[in-house]
Amino acid sequence: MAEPAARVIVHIDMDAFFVEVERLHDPALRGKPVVVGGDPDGRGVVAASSYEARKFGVHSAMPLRTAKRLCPQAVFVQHHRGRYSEASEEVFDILEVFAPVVQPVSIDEAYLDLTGTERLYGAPDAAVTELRAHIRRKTGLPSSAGIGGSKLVTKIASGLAKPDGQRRVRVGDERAFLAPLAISIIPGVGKVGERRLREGGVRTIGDLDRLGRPRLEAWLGESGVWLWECSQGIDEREVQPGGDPKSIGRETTFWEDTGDAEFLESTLHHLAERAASRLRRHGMRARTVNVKFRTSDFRTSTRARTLKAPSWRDADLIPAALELFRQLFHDERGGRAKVRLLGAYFSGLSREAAQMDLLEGERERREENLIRSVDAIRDRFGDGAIVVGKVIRYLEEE
Ligand code: TTP
Ligand code: CA
Ligand code: CA
Repeated sequence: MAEPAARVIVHIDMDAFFVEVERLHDPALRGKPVVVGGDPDGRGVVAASSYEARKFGVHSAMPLRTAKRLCPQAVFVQHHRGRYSEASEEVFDILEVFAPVVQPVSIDEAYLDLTGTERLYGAPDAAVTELRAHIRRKTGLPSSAGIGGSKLVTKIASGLAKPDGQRRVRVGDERAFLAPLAISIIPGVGKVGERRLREGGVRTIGDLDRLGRPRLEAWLGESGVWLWECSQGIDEREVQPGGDPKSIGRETTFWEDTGDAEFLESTLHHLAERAASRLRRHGMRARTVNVKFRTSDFRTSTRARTLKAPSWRDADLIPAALELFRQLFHDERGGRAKVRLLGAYFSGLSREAAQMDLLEGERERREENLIRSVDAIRDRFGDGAIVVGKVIRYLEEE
């Protein structure tokens, strides 16, 4: 029997994620040591630090006061949760279009399985270069990636490629790639594990390899076997697609609070359209449409409407969202409220019925194909490529 084709796995992780998102909002932070976390004289800890600040020994989870002592010239900024989840969603939107299987690991990283895409994308190195360039063009954010045959190797490789780099480990080269690296680089070898291994004279992954499986097993039991497998680059874990989302939506925070109803409606139209496109990309339909907004005084209101039947169509989802917005906006001080955050969400999600073709006939299928190709053009060329008349106005004004 033929050997199964080697897997092509990618680990991608955004560089200094919170810092880079803050830099989008304040370009004056570029090139400087930056620490995200808040008041350097307060009790908090560092969430993220720029590579410039890391040179002074600053790192995540360190008390802010320590960071200030190590790097007094750093700019300390508050952290803004909403900004990071917004940016994260944009990145994941791109990954989901790009890769057949995406496993989110955290807010800023994912494993992709590209096995079998070579005919479509060409060599994985070039495809990942293009992916990272695309992420940077669309979001302004730098990322790094590891490419290889297992999660273990790609995770380590992306870390070594940072910042703004990528590294491929060819199948068969894993042992040589890992051998010189310190054992602490293996995810899961904590401080305790590291100390114990050092006491036994093990410093590098190559030392594990030399010790060999029987001796490692006699010394450390199951963990010994696992460590030996790591040293060989053996890691059979698969890239598991993320579960179905509970809701799919889009929201935005304005630079300045605004009470301009027409502008708000245009924006909501745009948000609902993007959320609907996302819904279709997940192959889902929504039963409930939700609109959320937050006013200048930080009060958040939401309103929901249940549709007659679950839908994936712009024509059902967007008008419902606009109608909800008008009600909410009117109920907030008779339309005189200033809005700070606006969002459209779809919930009550279900998978498309498998027998849709039979039930709904040819016309609906053609409509769906058309919508899907519009979605595909948007993904490729950006949201500006196809816009409804109403939104053009404000996109041009930007
Ligand atoms: P990481 O991916 O660990 O770090 P990073 O993106 O800042 O830097 P790099 O990957 O280039 O080394 O974490 C992602 C974000 O998660 C980080 O920007 C801030 C947040 N975070 C915390 O809030 N607290 C923490 O202790 C860590 C490790 C991260
Ligand atoms: Ca990161
Ligand atoms: Ca990360």
